Order: sequence, then C-alpha cells, then structure tokens
Amino acid sequence: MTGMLLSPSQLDEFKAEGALQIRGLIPADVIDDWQDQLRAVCTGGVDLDKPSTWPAGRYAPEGGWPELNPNQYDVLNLQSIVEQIGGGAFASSHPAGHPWSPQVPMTRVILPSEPGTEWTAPLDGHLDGYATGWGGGFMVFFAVLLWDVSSPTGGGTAYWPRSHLANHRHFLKHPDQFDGSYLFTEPVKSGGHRALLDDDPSVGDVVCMTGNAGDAIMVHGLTTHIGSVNAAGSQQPRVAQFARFSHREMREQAPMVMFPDKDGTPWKPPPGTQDDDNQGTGFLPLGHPGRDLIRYDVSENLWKYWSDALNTERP
Ligand SMILES: O=C(O)CCC(=O)C(=O)O
Repeated sequence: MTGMLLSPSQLDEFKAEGALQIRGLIPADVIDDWQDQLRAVCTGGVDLDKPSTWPAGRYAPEGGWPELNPNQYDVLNLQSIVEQIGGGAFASSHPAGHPWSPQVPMTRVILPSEPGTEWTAPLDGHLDGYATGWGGGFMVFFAVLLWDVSSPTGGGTAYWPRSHLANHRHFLKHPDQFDGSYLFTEPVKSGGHRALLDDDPSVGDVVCMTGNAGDAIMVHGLTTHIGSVNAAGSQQPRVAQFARFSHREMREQAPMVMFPDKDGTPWKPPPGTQDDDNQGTGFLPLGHPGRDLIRYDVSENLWKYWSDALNTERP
C-alpha cells in the first residue's frame, strides 16, 4: 500500500523554499482519535475546546503529553513521503549515544497570551540537531497541526523562507563549524542564527504556519525556525506534533559526535551507556579522523544525501 506522495512541483517548492505545506497529511479519523486522546489527559481544569479554561502560553498536563495512538511515525502518508525524499536512508532522530528505540513524537501546545499582550513576530530562530544529546545528520522535520490555526498570529511554527540556502552557504565557507561549533563562533555567538540571514537578501521574512487539523509543514534541517506566540484573544489552541528524521548512517555515527552542552560543557555519553567512562572532549579537533564521518560532510550539493527525487533536474 502506498500513501501520499509529493508532486514534482511540491518537491521543487521544498528545494527552493526550505519548507513545504502539505495539506491533509494526517487522515481525519486519526486526527479525531488524537484530539480525543489529548482532551482526555488535560489536567488542572483545562478543556481544549473551552478557551475560558486555558492558561496563557505553553501548556502541558501534569506528567507531560502521552504518546498518541497511532504513533505519528507509523502514519502511512508520512512514511511514504519520507521514503520518497530519503530513498530509504532516513529514520527517526534519537538522542546521541542511546541505542535506537521507537521514538515518541513531540507534542507542543501554545495557548493564547495574556489579554492585552501585543503579538510580535519572532526575531530569531534555530536549527534542530544541535541541541544537547542530539547529533548525527539531522535532515528534516514535520510539524503537524492537530487543531485548525487560521491566523498567522495563531502560534504556528515560524520559519525563514530560503534560510536553508543561506545557512548552507555559511557552512560551505566554514565546514569545520558544521559540528555545531558555529553556535559558539561569531557571528552566531553574539548575533544568533539571525546573523547568518541578515546579509542575505534572498532570505524571506518570517512565515508563521497556518492550516487545518491534519495539515503539516515539512521543514529542511538547515531552515531556521522557531515557535511563535498565539495572540491574546485567539480562540484557537495551537496543538502540533513533531516528527524528526535523521540520515540512518549518520544517526549511527551519533555516539562519535562530540558536542558541548548549551553552556559549552563538553558532551558526555549518557550515564549507563557502554562509553560511560569515555570523557567528552568537546568538538573534534581539526584534522581528527572523526571529522571524515559523513555526519560532518558539507557537500556543494545540498541534496547529496537525499533521494533521486530531489536530485532530478526538471525543465
Ligand atoms: O512549537 C513550534 O512550533 C516550534 C518547535 C521548534 O522550534 C522545534 O521543535 O524545534
């Protein structure tokens, strides 16, 4: 059985923009089930259908959001598209150093801000795959809406169009920073991810996702993005679930990635893993053979590790 596939023009749009909206990725019956499961676990009097019960801003029930059934990674439409764009090479991302296990997609709920708060567009974003404990060839993520978001001020995932190309250009100039050390190097150290975009006129203004329940946005791993604020007075909850994919072979190299914590503390393998006594050493020194891992390869062709579908020139 084949699920949804992207058309050539959708693939071209994704390549050009670094993000693609996919309508109806998740079938309506699955969305209904997921909504019921989320409604059932809300605590503290919160009712996702009654704005009068909502606390302001980010919300999660006590104990966090549960794994939903079916797991987003098992939805056929998502699997077909990931197979189409990755040619079998992509698999769900997981923390560096841990043996692989089935992943639970992240659920994130953003409720409206306090009354009277003015909505402002996000000023800066980030790239996934560089946070503590990650590592290993992050390729793409999918943000799926579980409730409608009709307004760009409704808390949808925000991204900078064409920033994947600007970021790629930066890493082509500074391939040694692709291990994550760009975060601790100027101009990003002082100016944030914005600093890699500001001088590039081809990067578009930030876009905040809108759509109906079941719609998704597919975002390239090098596209700068961030959460946005759900405007005060909004009557819609921004409820989204995120599935992230890495390159299988790079994912397997994750235990060899040396990556410092956000404050610069060298990354260490998690306690209890076989490399427990192997102290983190910070970023691999230049010339270290570990830098030859494909995880660190910044190739001229941004689509080198993607399927033929992304590497076909169309007239
Ligand atoms: O909540 C959002 O829309 C954005 C989440 C995000 O930036 C991330 O998961 O990396």
